[in-house]
Amino acid sequence: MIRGSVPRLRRTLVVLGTALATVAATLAVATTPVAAAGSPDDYSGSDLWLRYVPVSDAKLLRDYRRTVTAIVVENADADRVHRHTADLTMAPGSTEKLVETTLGAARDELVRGLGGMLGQPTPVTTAGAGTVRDGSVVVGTPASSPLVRRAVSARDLAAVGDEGYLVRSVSRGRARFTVIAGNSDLGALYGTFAFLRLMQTQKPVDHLRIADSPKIKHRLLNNWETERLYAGNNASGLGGLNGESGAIFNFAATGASAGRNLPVILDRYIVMARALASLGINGITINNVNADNAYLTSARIAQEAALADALRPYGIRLGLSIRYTAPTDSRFAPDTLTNSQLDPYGTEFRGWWTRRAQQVQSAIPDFMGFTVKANSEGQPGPQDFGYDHGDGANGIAAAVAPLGMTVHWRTFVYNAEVDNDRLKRAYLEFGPIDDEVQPDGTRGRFADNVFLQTKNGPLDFQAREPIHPMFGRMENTNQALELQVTQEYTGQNWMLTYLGPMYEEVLKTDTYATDENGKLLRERLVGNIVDGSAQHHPDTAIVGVANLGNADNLTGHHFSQANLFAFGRQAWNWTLDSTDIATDWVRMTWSNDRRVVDTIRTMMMGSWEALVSYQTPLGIGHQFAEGAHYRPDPADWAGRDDWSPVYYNKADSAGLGFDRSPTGSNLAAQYFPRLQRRYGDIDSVPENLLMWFHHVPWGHRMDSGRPFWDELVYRYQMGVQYVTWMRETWETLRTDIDARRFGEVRAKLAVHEADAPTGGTPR
Ligand code: GCW
Repeated sequence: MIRGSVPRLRRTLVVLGTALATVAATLAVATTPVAAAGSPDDYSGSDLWLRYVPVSDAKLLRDYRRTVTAIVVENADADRVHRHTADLTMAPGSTEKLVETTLGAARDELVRGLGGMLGQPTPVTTAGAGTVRDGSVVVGTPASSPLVRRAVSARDLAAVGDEGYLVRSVSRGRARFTVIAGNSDLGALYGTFAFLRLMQTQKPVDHLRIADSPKIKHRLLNNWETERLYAGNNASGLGGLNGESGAIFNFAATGASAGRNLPVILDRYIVMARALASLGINGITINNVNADNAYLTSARIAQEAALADALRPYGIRLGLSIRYTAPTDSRFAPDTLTNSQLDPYGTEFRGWWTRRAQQVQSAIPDFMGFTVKANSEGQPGPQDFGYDHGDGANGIAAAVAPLGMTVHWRTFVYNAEVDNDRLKRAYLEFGPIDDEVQPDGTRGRFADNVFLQTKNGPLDFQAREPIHPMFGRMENTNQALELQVTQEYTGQNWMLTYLGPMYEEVLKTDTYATDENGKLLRERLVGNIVDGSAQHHPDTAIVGVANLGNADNLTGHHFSQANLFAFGRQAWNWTLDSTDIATDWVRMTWSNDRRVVDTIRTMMMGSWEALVSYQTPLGIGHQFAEGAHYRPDPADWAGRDDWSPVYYNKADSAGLGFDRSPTGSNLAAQYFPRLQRRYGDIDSVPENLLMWFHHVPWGHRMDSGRPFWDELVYRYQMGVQYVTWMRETWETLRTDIDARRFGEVRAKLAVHEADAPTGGTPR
């Protein structure tokens, strides 16, 4: 590589002029002072988007108070969820409380939400002799509530399935009331949150006729914050306070927090549960995929059972990440295996996993199953013992299938022996197993209760990647899409980066998938593959690698809350528009004032593209200094090729970028023909993926007319200046936002601005 190119590249990050200042200036919004949005100045952000401040529009408040006067949840306490832990309790001094039924959670949320927004208590009433009082909000299922049964037809309700809901304004005689109905208690809870969201975002609620249901069945989080801890609550953002680790869940806190370990339930677990239910997220795998076997020990299982108990009324099930070789861990003695017994077809191996899963299930009856990172980044797997991923995944899957559990087997593997191009390796390993003809004549070896969990792109959660070539290519296997919510490569807890548009880009990318005769499928966007509509998969899943920690605002950066919100909304309905989602989030989190909403939404909507521009523009991947994944270091060789910026940028005297066209590694050939052609040709590849697929000559002419080098410089500068604009624009909101949150975001934006052009000091 030509050494001169990289310093030149790096210099552009810092020395460019101010030609775009005018853009920033024209985008800046004029200031007119308005009343603050209704939170006390020391508000920490701890309620996420469930803040329920008084409705600021006086007319709307009057309308709401007229339309909503009572809460009716018949038999709310009848259907108690399972509770394993006899003496489950909240920590002393808690403000949240434990609920025992899902309908109770719905009722309590209405009491809290309506009370807050209407500025007066809304009574919980019973329906006397089947009559409904004018202004009631009636919640339930046909089974729980005679009123619901009468108000909505069975046919209409059947159409929304197990977890969907109807929200309707109904007139009966002289009474007008609202019905929130589900086929299950959980559906009714989801409908309740949807109703509250309408009011939080100041929409009319007097003529409702809403039917909604999720497109994807398992809408999950993998909570990784047991490792990188961007949401940890201490000064440097890298850990906890008072003996906590910085993770959201306390299993082994020490010192002042020793009494706050599970089974004790903390407020933040309940806030999380309510917030996740408000989005329709229905499962969380609580530990990092670089898994610690401690989570399978009896002591931990008892703690996990308490957590599961607390979350259960909100429809959130627990899962665990496990290590393939857990059976050999002496912590499970005397029930341990030797390496030679780790045969995935053997009864010892399967028996061990069945026993362990049974133990978990006896404490957590609705336990989801296991997530496995195998033969990846030092995690052990079947290949260490002479078997492939299909053998390993199916071995554990067979062990847990009788218990109704699933295995999420991650496809994030990049064994260097498979191919010189890291990006080709996963499909080369998994594709043939999916294609394999089975003894019964069907194709695909992976068991029905295995999901292959695949990151959105073929590298590793970079700010922008093309879609993973496996989407649509694994016709015979259940596939789960894994998106990163925690901002490992997108600014961590320092940068304001709204990822809704990134998720939207991924989900709405056309795979151009074809059927076995080479005919284009009719529905073939990534979202169609994931929701099963493209290839008729009955079981479907989407997973967000989440960002929850013990920070007061739960995510470290106030704006990281938006990424969790967006992920959840898109997991429920991937066709949603990320701008609309941002609007909802701003209204629910900051203010309903039009100018505030427009200003913050505008900041958010450009923030991801700005990050891409100042960090990895035009499709260049992974230019980060080793380890931290925050600061760029394009000249670095990190000890192995596929962790190294130089391997990805291939900078030399001819140009920049990784040739993955037919003249290079030909990753392009792993895509369906239409994309293969598009990506394989430097003239048709989208410019935002240019260097992903091509070694681009320095003088290559771009669509803008600029030479490649100049375009690169332009993009870097655009990104950097956008951050300055965001910092300046936030200042215009000083009088609109409560002081603590305003100041915390302001401080983060100052760091963001300093770090965008240079990467700042290593963080
Ligand atoms: O991006 C990489 C991260 C690892 C992570 C890995 C994975 C949890 O740097 O921290 O491991 O991806 O997805 O397994």
